[in-house]
Amino acid sequence: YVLKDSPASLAYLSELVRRVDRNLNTKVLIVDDSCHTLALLKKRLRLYCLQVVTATTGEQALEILHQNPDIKLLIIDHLLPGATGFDIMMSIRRTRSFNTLAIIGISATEDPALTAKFLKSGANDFLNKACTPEELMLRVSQNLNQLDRITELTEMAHRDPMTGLFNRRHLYNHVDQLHQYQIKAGKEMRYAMIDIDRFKQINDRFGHEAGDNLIISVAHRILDLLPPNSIAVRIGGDEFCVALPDIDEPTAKQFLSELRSSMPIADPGNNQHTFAPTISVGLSEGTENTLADALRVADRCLYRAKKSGRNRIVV
Ligand code: GH3
Repeated sequence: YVLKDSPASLAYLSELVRRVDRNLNTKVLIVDDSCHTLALLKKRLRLYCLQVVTATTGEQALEILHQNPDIKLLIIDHLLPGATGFDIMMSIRRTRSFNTLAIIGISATEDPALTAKFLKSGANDFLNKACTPEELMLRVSQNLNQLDRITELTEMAHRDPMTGLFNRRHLYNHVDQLHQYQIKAGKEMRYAMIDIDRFKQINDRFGHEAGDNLIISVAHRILDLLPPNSIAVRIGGDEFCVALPDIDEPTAKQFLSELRSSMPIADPGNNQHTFAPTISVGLSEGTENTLADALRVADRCLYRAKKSGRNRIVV
């Protein structure tokens, strides 16, 4: 393929390199009480550079999955000592959805009812142990490719394409869960609502493209100064929200003051004058029971910041 040097062979080669690269970072767990099956499957999967972990019982598998949340593929026999493979799969699916873990059921038995039983218990796919090495690899790579596509699409669905920050969907799904966790654990969770002042005038004077560039620059400035573990979201238009878990009020204010005093100087190009935008910020208290309550408080503070003259932080 390499020697032919045709565009098709180069495309094939680059796809191969991409997959090897992906596989090098992909952990697979094989569960079977037969050491012979484990050794055979391990050898075949390692040929494709996958990282392989093995278990001989369902209970051991559950423990390994718990310790290794980055395992992407589980290959499991249904006949195991103790709990069956079906019970184990159902238990795993309570915490590991189809979005993060692919499961391939395996069996040496020729029972035609097995495939349906595996699929009903939470498997993505089923393989007979007598399958060829090629079929094994095709099933493994198809399941991993599908998982990669789900990850890509999930990432895209949670990002604002213009700034690269998270979007509202992420705020109301992921951050909402984090909020509930923080409050239950008695920890604080603050939110800063940030809005560029008189942004509409910037659009009107310098054009929409200059407005877009300013939104992007402000987003990058937020990312540059973002405290560890905090989450930056573009709510929409010129409005941003920063979730600040475990950040006390003085530290939150310090971050926001730095942000306010480091606003990017915007350059609309075409020899037009540069301009120095300002931002207004509202900060929640950190102890609100729900995300909706916290955002309402931060929004009210932002409203007061705007009403009292803009370019300020209100708590
Ligand atoms: P205030 O200080 O009171 O917030 O004034 P403002 O002009 O910023 O008022 P407002 O926040 O209501 O204006 C937001 C404007 O942002 C209105 C809308 O046309 C514009 N806008 C919304 N989304 C985008 C975008 O993606 N790009 C650009 N360039 N403009 C946008």
